[in-house]
Amino acid sequence: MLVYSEKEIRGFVLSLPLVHPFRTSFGEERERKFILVMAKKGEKKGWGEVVAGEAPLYSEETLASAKYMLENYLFPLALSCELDPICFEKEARSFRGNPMAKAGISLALWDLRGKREGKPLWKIYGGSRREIPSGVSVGIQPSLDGLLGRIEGFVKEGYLRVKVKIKLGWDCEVVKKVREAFPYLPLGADANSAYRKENMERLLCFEEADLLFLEQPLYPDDLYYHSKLQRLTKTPLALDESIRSVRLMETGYYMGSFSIVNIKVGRMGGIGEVLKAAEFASQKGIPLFCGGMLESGIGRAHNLHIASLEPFVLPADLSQTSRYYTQDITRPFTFSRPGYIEIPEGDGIGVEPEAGVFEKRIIEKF
Ligand code: OSB
Ligand code: MG
Repeated sequence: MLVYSEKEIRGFVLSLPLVHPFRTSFGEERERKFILVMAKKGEKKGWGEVVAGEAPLYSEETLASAKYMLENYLFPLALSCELDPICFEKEARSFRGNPMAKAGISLALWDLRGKREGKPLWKIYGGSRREIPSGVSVGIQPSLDGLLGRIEGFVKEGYLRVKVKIKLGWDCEVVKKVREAFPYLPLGADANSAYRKENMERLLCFEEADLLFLEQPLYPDDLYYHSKLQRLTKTPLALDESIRSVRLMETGYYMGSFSIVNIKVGRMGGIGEVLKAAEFASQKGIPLFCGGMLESGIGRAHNLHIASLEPFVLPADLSQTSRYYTQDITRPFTFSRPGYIEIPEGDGIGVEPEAGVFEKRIIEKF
């Protein structure tokens, strides 16, 4: 007979093929490999997702570094905290960096808490929105016509905002053409740190496209040159990579480095840090949007609950499942009305991996 201990925590490495390759200034992804964390207490299971990629391109973290951190440091810590998310987040601060590995556990423990208390996470977080305005992030395409065609499809589906990935040579002209084809579309451009201080002037070309935002044009650890750029341009800057904590968000705010912040729980290291960031944004009137890392249904459900918080006023990088995966490991997310995704109503995140599909996608357990 198999005897389960009262509390347990496990990792699963999964692989899901993307519907469409996703190209950014740092590389291309065709399939997504990621870690799911499962935390169990009694009969209830909570799920979290670690968004680190295979290679250290978006940030330093990788699938392998995250797995190492989980097995050697963070799983034991979560167990010593009796799987309590507040205790875990506090104790995890004694380990430097590794925010995505930490966030994977934080998410699983918050979901577990919601399921044990019989409440959806958005209520526990104090969210104020029941459906989330949806945007779509469009990768660098082989041709301009291809890009325009894809955007047209997304606009017809009802997406409320489009963000195009840009890099040197796929920027001013491309954004200009997109704006000509879609004069009233709320439009953003995300450079994923493709530019350096020597090409700051070039970024002024986006002013005539009247962008909703230009995301993370400069270095991934920078606030100073972004503050110089924000003084130089009337295009609102949105920071992603640079904002790794509430403290850095405060610093960026006081330096004038951004107008908007893209919040990703993986980059911030967990829910506790996101709740504090939302609090600061509320106080200062900073508009936020919830970012994405091409998550599976588990990570996406978590993001929907996060985006319920009051300062998340801009459309999120949270698209319908069909835009990412043919068959996700949870039930698919679709618009409840054009441009909006409803937050799942069940306890915790309100979804779970569906046995058959989930098992098929597992490539490693630990
Ligand atoms: O910079 O926002 C980003 C995906 C992978 C890595 C970085 C980014 C992204 C996205 C995807 O833009 C947004 C989504 O999940 O829909
Ligand atoms: Mg980004």
